[in-house]
Amino acid sequence: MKNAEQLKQIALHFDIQGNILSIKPLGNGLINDTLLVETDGEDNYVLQRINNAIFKDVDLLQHNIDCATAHIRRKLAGDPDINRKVLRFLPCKESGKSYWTDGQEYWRVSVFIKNAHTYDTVNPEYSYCCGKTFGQFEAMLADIPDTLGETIPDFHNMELRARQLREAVAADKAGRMAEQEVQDILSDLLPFEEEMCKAERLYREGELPKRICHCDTKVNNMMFDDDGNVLCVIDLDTLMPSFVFSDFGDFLRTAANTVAEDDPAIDKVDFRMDIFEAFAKGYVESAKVFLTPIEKENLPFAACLFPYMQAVRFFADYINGDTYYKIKYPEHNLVRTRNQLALFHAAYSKMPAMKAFIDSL
Ligand code: GN1
Ligand code: MG
Repeated sequence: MKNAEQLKQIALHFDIQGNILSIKPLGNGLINDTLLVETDGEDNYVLQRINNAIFKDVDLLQHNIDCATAHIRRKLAGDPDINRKVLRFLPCKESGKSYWTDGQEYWRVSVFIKNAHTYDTVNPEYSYCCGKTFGQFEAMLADIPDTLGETIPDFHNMELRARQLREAVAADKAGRMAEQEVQDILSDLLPFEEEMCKAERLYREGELPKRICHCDTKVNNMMFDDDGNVLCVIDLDTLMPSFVFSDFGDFLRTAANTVAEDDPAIDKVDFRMDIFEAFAKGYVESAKVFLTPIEKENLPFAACLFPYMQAVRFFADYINGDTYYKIKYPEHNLVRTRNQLALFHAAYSKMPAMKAFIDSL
């Protein structure tokens, strides 16, 4: 990690107003490095190093973000609170682009949203608002005139994720396939693989569209004001064409879990139906303007798919020797895998109840 002076020099490539007082870590993302830049001026800023080992085409990534935020800004024109409802990135002083690079690292700066909070857990009331907001977010982007690309190609493609797991198992780079527990988890996952690859089949058959989705709708990627209203969706790196299952499923993966995604107490993992119902109600209310019957009827499938896909991704990373996700201790990815697998089973057992609820909307 860079020292304070180096970080300051990076921040100064952007048109920051006021003097920089401090730069300190912010949030708990698993991919990028995120810092808060405090100034003596009107605004504070968020400085981020974009992980370009994972996001290989930063220019495309920022193109997506620039187009999407500009489009949302046009839709919100006239709203006095617009700057708290859509992110604002500063142009680099030299290039005019919304990022700066020294050819090795990629950095960007956005204006820090004032008096806003993120949460790692939410109650049903907040979940309903989140559902409405993500539905509106997708609806706002439905008519974007620009072409957006996939910042990580096939990011939420379950067939690819399953293949990557098989490759990890075959290569056994970290020698972890000898662990009995690794074998047990693999036997638990494999029987569901075909069923979980349903979306890719529907897409090939022309039954399922791709739309511009957020693709990282973790509950802590929404900002709320002091009164609990959703202000703004953040963390737009994975904004790209995908199935609506991405945004629906990934929110519930984090919000409907009774514990955090890396809690080792897997006997405490459960899938909360009250959160599901509240979120689904809000989402369908605002997304009904574009949702097709196939998309709607498969929302319960999405709620199962995302814990499953995340289990596969954490597990493949563990087998590969922890090269993708930031970890805090050696077994971290294994603990995450167990947790997500338990969540998958809990959600799967509640599929009939979820289906009945969706039919009632
Ligand atoms: C990563 O950056 P962060 O922590 O919001 C990951 C998501 C996973 C999530 C699991 C680009 O998101 O897909 O669901 O971790 N992002 C990428 O916590 O892989
Ligand atoms: Mg995040």
